[in-house]
Amino acid sequence: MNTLNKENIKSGIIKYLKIKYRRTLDTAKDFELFNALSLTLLEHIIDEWDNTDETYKNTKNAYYFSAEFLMGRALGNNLINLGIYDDIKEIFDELGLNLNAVEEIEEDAGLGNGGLGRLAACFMDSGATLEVPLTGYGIRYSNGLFKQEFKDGYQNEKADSWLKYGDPWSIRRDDESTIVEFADMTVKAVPYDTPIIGYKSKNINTLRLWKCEPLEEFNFDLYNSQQYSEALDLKNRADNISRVLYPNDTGRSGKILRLRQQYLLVSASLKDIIRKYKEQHGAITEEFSNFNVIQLNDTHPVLGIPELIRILVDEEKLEFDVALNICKKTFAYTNHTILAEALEKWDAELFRCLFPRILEIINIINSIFISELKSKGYNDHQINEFSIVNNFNGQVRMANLAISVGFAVNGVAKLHTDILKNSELNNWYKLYPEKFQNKTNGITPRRWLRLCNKELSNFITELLGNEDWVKDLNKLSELKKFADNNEVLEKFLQIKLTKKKQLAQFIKENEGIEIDPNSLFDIQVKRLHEYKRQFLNSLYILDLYFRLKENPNLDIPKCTFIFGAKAFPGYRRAKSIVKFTNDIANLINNDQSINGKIKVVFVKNYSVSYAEKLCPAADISKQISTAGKEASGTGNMKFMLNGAPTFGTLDGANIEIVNESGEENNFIFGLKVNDIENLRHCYNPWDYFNNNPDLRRVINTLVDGTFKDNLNNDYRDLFNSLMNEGDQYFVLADFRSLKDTEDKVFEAYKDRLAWAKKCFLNVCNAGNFSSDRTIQQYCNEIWHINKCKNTK
Ligand code: 26W
Repeated sequence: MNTLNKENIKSGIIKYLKIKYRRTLDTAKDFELFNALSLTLLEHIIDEWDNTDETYKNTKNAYYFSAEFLMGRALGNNLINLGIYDDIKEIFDELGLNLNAVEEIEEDAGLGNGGLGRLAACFMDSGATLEVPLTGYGIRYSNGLFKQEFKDGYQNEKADSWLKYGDPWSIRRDDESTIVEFADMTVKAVPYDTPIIGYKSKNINTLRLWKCEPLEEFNFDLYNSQQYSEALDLKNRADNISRVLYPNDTGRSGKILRLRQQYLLVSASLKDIIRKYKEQHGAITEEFSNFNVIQLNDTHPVLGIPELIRILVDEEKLEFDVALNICKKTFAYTNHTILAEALEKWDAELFRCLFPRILEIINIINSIFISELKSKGYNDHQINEFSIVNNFNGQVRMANLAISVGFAVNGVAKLHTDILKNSELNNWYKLYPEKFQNKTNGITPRRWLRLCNKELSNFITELLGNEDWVKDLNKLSELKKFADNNEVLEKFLQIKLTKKKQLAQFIKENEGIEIDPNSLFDIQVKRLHEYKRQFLNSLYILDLYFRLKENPNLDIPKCTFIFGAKAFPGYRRAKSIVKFTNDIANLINNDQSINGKIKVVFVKNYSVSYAEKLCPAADISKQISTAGKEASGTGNMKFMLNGAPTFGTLDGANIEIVNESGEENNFIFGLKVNDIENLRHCYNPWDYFNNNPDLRRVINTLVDGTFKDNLNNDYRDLFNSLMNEGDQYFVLADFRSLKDTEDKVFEAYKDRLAWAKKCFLNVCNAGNFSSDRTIQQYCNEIWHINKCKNTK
C-alpha cells in the first residue's frame, strides 16, 4: 500500500467527487463521499489485485460455489484490512467530514438469508488473509433479502434495493461474460468482481457474482411494430433470473426460477474456470483436479456436478467415465442442516423442461452408482435409499448426488457431523466412511471484533502489546493472565457500557424505544425458525412480566430483552411468532406499573450491520435451539468474541464454545440430544401444561384474548403447534429449565467483577472460532491447497 498517503487519498476523493457528481468537498452528500472514497481506494489496490491473480495462476485453486454471500458493508471492513482506518478518520476529521456517517450510509450487501451466507462471507475474508487461492462464485441478486418492517406487530416485506447508491467496489467484466443455455431460453451471465482484501496483506482475492442479462436488450422488430411490452419480454425473463434472492418457491414458477438461478450460477462459473484452465494448460485431462477444487455450499450449487460432466463430454469431447472421474476428484460438499425440509429435492420433470441433458447425465451417474452398490451387495431397499433419483416419486435428491460423487462431505460443528455420521446420513457413512469430515465453523475476527468493537480491540492490543491477535486469534488466550486483575476487568466493563450506550442510542433513533444502558442486555438475534425457539424466549419474558406484576419487589436486575429476526415470507408460524413477540413488547413497554424494570425490543430489519452493533453490546447471548437442530450457529461465536456468556442448550457449536470457555462461564440449560431421543416417543406437552401454572398462564394468552391477531387465528395456530401437534421443538419441556437458568444469570449478574471475569474469559477462549482456523482446515484436509503469497 506504499502508494497510499494522505495527500493522494485526499486528491482521489476530490477527483471522484468531481467527475462522478460535479461536487466539491463542501457540497458532497454522504453517499457521494462513500463512493468517492471507495473508488479512491479501489484505484490504489487494482495493481495488487491483478498481481494476486497472476500469483494464483500456476497453482491449485479452490472455488467456493454459493447461492448466498451475506457480505454486509464493504467500506469499514476494507479500511480495517488495508490498515488505514485511523488514517482515513484523521483525514476526514481534518476536512471537517464525518467518516462514521459515510460508513453508515452504505447499504448492506444482503445477498443471503443467514448463517450459511454469512459463513461464505467470513470464509472469503479468511481466504484472502491467509493468502490462499480461494475464489467465491455466486449470484449478483439485484435485490437481496427483503427489508423488514412491522405494522401492528406483523412483519411486512419490502424490496431491498441495496444498489441504490451504486456499488463502487465491484467491477463489471463484460469481456468475461458467458452464455448460459436453458431448453427454452439462452441468456448472458455477466460477472461483477469484488476485491476481497486480505488483512494487512498484498493478496487480494476475488468474489465473482453473476448477473443474468438477455442476449439482446430488446426485440427490435417487435418494438418497431409498437408491441412494446412484447419487445421487452425476453429481457424481463432474463433479468428475473438474478432479480431477487430465493423467491418464494412454494409454487411451480417459484421453483423454476430458483432452479434457473442455481443453473446460472454453476454453468457460468464452471465455464469461467474451464476457460482459465485451458488458457493455462491447454486441453482438459484428468489433471484438471490437480488444479481445481470446488466446495459446494449446501445443495444449492450441486447441479455443478452434472453440468461439469456436460461441458466435458459434450463440449470438450471427453469420455463420460473420464468426466465423472474428474468430478469425483473436484467436488466437495458441505451440509448445513439436518432439517429434512431443507435437503433439496426437485421433480425430474422440472429438470426435463429446463435442462433435459442435465437430467440425462444425472440418470447415467445414477445407474453407474447403482451398479457399484449392487456389486457391493446392497439390496433393492437399501439401493432405493441411496438412489439419486427417487424411484417412487421421480424426484432428484441433490444431497445424494453430492455425496455419491463428491470426494468429501463435511458437517459444520462436531455434534452436527456426529449426527450426520451416526443417524441422518448413517447409511452413507457406512458406504463411504473416508468421505466424512468435520469442519467447525468460524467467524472473521476482522469484522466481528476489530471493526465492530474498536474499543475492545484497542484494549486487547494494549494488553498484549501488539495486534498479532487479529491474524492469529489463539493469541487471545494470552489475556488469561489478566482475568483476576480488577483494573483490567473494570476497564473491560467500561468498554461494554460504552458499546451498550452506542446501541441504546441507535435503537432510540431506529426503533423509537428508549432503553437503559445500565440494564442487562439479553440478546437473541438470528433467522426466525421454530427450532431456534424465539417463542420459548417470548413465553419466558411474558411469564417474568406476570410475576413482576404480582410481586413488584421481585429480585431481578433491570433487563432489556432484544430480538432481531426475519421470518421467511411464506412461513406462517414464524411470522406469528414475530407478531406475538411484538405484542408482548408493546404490553410490557407500555405498562408504567413495572417502572421499566423489563423492556423488550424487537429491532426491525436485522442485518449484518445491525449485528455489528448488537454483538459488542450484549451481556447475554441467547442460543436456545432444540438440541440437535442447530447445525452450528455462528452468531454464538460473534457474541463470545465480544465477551458475552452463552445462554444456551448443548447444541451445535455451543458445545464447543462451552468446552473452550468453561461451563462456569456460560449458562447451559435444557434437554440434550440424548434426552430428546428418549423423550420423543413418550412426550406429552399437556403434562407440563397441567403441572406448571406459570407455563399454563402464558400459553393460555394465545387463546384467551390477551392478544389480538386480526382474527387470522394465528395465535390459535401457535397454540396448536404446542398443545395439539406435539410441540415438536420441546418448548414446554425446556421452559422450567430455562427459567431456573435465568435466575442463575440474575444472581451471577449481581457480582460485577465476577460477572466481568466470565465475560472476559469468553474473549480469552474464543481463539478457536476464527474462520482462519476453519479455512486452514479446509485447505489442509479437503482442498489440499497452499498459501500463495503475492510478492509482486
Ligand atoms: C433451501 C432453501 C434454504 C436456503 C437457506 C433453506 C435454508 C437456508 C438456511 C438459511 C441455511 C442456513 O443458513 N443454515 C445455517 O448454516 C450455518 C452455517 O453453517 C449454521 O451455522 C447454522 O446452524 C445453519 O442453520
